[in-house]
Amino acid sequence: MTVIGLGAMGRALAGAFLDSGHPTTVWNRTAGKGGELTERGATEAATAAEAVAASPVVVICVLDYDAVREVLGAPARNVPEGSGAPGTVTGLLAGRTLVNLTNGTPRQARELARWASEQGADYLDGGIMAVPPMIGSPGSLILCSGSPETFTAHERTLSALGTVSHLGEDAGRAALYDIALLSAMYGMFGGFFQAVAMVGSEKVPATEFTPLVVSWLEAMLTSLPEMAKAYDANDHSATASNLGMQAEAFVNLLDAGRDQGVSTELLEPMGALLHRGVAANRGDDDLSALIDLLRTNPARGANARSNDAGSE
Ligand code: FVH
Repeated sequence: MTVIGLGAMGRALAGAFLDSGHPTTVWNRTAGKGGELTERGATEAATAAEAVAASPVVVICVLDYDAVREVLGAPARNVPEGSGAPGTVTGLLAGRTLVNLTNGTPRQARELARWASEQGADYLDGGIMAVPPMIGSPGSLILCSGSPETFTAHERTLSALGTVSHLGEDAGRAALYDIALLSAMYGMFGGFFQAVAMVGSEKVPATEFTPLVVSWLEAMLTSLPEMAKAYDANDHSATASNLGMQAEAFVNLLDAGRDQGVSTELLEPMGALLHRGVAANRGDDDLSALIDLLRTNPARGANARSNDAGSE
């Protein structure tokens, strides 16, 4: 096993492979980050090429896709074929499996999968739904996509990192789920920050208030499956708290924020969306009707609606 990239995540990945007994070669752009891993038995390669040549499976986890392309010698997007930097690993990938666990977009994943295939490499893309200390535990979820045969061949090895889940042949699917889950997470964090800043404006300690936030959010989470059902069925009529009422009440969130000296920058987009919902005659619908308004290209995807034209 080779691990390229020894940031916080790459070190955790390499450590988990070592813990599972896999001989592991590591490489990082800036030398000096492999010390603890070599003490535990890893081999530190002098170059990326040496690291790739060392193993049939190469896991890469660096900052972003530009870094991935730089390390692998893959031309940057929109640069003509064959313009990879000299001295790169490009020619060495044939016959190996490249597992890219770097965060990126579905488009970036699909483009890199195409490039890897041109190099004669098998490719899996992955999204890590965990922070470094979780790696190696069952709570660490590794979403994978790409060839099912390639996944099956390496599933056991990859399970050293946590619970691995294959989402299908399309290399972009893992990134799509990863980005969607992170979007949900940041929405939740944003709400929490706003709540803590609000009570903090009257000196309520965050630690005192947070248990209430947690139980409130847990109660609200139970409504998500019903919202999902409404979205899939394109029927948002069942509602105890219609969108029009919520648009009215939401004004209070903004006014109270201003009164308390708390920025409303995180709330304003939701307020604007609620009012767009009312303007689109969705006031009697459930809040879940807002999901339709978020799609800027309604013709795209499995949930395209016949009545979308009116919602833009
Ligand atoms: N850490 C986390 O909580 C999250 C959890 C979910 C997944 N993300 C993604 O994992 C990727 C790596 O994240 P990281 O935590 O390891 O990030 P850093 O500690 O900042 O390390 C970055 C590594 O990337 C290397 N690097 C950056 N640019 C280049 C480049 N042009 N060429 C080669 N390597 C590059 C950097 O090398 P160096 O600066 O030490 O030389 C580090 O090894 C990331 O996609 C997260 O979104 C982590």
